[in-house]
Amino acid sequence: MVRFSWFAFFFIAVVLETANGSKPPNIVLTVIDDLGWSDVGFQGSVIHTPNINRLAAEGVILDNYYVQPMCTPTRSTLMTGRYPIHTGLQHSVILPSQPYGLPLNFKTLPETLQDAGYATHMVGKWHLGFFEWSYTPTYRGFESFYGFYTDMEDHFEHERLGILDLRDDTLPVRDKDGTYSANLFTKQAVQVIMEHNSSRPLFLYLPFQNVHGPVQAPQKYIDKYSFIENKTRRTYAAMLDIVDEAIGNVTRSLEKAGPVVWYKSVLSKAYIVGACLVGILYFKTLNLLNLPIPSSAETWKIVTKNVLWDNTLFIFTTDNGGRPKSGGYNWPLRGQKGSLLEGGVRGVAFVHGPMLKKTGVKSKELLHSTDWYPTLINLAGKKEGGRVDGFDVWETISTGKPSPRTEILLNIDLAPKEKRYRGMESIHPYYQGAAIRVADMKLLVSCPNSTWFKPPELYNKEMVIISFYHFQNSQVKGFIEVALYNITADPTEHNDLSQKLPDVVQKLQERLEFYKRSAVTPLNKPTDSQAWDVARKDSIWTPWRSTVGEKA
Ligand SMILES: [Ca+2]
Repeated sequence: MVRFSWFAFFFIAVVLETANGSKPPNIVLTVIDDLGWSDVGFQGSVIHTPNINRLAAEGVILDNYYVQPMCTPTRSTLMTGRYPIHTGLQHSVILPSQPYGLPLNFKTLPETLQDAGYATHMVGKWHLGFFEWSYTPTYRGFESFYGFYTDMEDHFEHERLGILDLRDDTLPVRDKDGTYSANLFTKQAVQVIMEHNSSRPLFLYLPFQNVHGPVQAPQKYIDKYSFIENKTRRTYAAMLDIVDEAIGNVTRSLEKAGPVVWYKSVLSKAYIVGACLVGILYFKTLNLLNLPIPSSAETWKIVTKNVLWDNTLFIFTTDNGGRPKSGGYNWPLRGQKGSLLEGGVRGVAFVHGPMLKKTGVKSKELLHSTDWYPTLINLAGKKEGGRVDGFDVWETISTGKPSPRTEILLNIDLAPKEKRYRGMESIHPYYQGAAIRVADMKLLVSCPNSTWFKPPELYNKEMVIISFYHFQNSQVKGFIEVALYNITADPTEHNDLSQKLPDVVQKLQERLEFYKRSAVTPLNKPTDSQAWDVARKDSIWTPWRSTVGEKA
């Protein structure tokens, strides 16, 4: 009887999981903050990223994929599928005491996925505003949130400008001083996965704090990179090494979680008795008909085939290019974080999952971070989500069909005349200028100039001076009034074609003008001293203009 009951449990789990075979995929959207183009192993880096490399090799690497050049704008594209010129987040990032955020009239990705029946969880960095509770993750479609609202906080102390910023849902977390954020967030992500009831598809948004500055990592990881002389680069390498380990742990938990966990979660419910009876009947019938009864090992094999991972779409993306001053490099691309040159906006990304029909390939098709929103909600079975700028690119990613995109607006962030650009690193916030990619061609207008930054470990001793020169050169000199590049032929933006091809310049300028007409005024607001008053009083960054009250 015990044996039959045991089989019965698994039988029901298998039947339910098989019935769910066509259900929407679980989605894990992983964002690595400020990850440079050339820093992961599959791009040739010396930094050890075996888990990332393996997943990328088994999936589809997105080689012509673009993001925004800074944190807040890219995160807004993930949540809404809209270009930042349409949400008002096109200029710079939200500072902790600035009273604005992702406007409430946009239905977010998790809100739409919730409508499609998903369990929605977020672990990590928000950076889309928190001045009122209604702007925070648990009010924007996430059933649970563990992470921080601002940016740039200390990885060990979880403080931004000396004030704590770490929450479990809406509640302050005050006992994690000394625990490195990547370890903290991985533990939380694994817990979300293992406790997930797989009767619903899972959406896990996992924007890590790594590899954003401050450049910090536990010493034992730094020691692995003793062959890198440059201390900042050495520590950055350790930060990425930890993220790779984190991704290994997260994917391994997805390989374990699923029906068995789900099964445990329903143990207390009355229908387990019915499940036992049906299972016993099934095995009795097999017995009566002299059919072979599966062994416990075979049954286990069937059950474990239906783990979460077997129906999970895993997405890996950076939110902007690397920042050499913080150890991240985009070599051989030109430019850095904050720049509309390729180093700022060409994003490292790949997707992995059994639903991909053509894997082990590099997609050269044009893609943008706004595309995730329509792509994912369509995969979830929802055909509506409001007006978006992104495209459903599922066929492009999964089968290699040509992208429905012919162009990408990279941004329009033009300085008012009185605030003419003076240097990318010398003033904050600076203006990015404007840029657009149409097919092979890219136009840049009124952009701060930038150069090519080679990772320090690629220099030999004599070239350290040149490296230093390049570092100094990040105090960018000059200004790009107009430049035109053929990115397909010249991805490193060496040959400005604007003089040779004035007709193309004009055509792309017309496209920029087209987008300018629909741009909304940037939402940026002056800092508010009340934010500091509330943060100091509560000893944590807290919504300070609360209108809806704290969620219970
Ligand atoms: Ca970033």
